[in-house]
Amino acid sequence: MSAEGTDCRVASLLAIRNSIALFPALWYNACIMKKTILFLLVLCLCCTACGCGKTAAPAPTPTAAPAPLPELIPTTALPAEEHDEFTLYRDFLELNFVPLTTCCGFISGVGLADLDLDGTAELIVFDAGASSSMGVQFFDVINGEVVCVSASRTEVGTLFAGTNFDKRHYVDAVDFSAFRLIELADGQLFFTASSMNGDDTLRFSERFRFGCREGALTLECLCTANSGYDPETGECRYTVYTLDDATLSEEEYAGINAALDSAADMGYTVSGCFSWESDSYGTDYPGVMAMFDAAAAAYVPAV
Ligand SMILES: [Ca+2]
Repeated sequence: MSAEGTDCRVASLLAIRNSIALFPALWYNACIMKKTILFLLVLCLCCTACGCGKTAAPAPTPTAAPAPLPELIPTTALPAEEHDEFTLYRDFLELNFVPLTTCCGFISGVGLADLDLDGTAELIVFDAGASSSMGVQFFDVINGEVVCVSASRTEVGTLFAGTNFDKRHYVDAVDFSAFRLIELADGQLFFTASSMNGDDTLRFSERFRFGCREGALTLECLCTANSGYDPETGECRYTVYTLDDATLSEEEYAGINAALDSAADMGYTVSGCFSWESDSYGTDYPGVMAMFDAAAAAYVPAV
């Protein structure tokens, strides 16, 4: 055998020996790889279960800027939740619409005003009217219930009055301008009402001051004038001036009216509607409720 052949055999033997020597390491590496692959498979399954494998949402495509929201119309009306009495009054109108309408002839107007300035609005209901003006019914919340405290229509008082009902005093008026918030020179601030009605033989006018007693609206008569007329000629036959049961002179009557008329008018407008002011209003159930809702939406506290 040549030296070259001997070298070749030696190299082959060395290669086989080295391979045998490396076999445990290769086997060990194969085991590690096998465990790694198994670990990666388990990890993939976990990620899939957790949703980690979701495809990422595509980035939003830029679009044109959204249209601006319509500008809110500012309102001075307070949120409804600050006027629990509105809910009570609305429920009252819903529940008693038929008997109240029957007693009133029909309901021609609905308003809300805090006439005694105690922080709670009163419900004002105008009836069908007669002669030259309409009768006014006043409702207040007493011990959580809506109660009639004054009514031009006796039937309304009979049905809905509580112990605070005043049969002697009631208001007849043409519209909500009959109610004025005034301040006297001495600082007294209160609502007044100018009441009037009549026909071609009799006319009366009365001035009221609203107040509060035991949490209920009160009407205090300040002066009254009753006149009789000749229906043929229209001539005034007599006029009687009174304050409750007492007779006033014409001068006394004029003085009371002058004091009221010269007081500072605070310019407050009572929130209310009449059936003829809008097609949405009316004397039927939807129309009356629409008037109430409009009055409530426009309500502004007097003080
Ligand atoms: Ca009040």
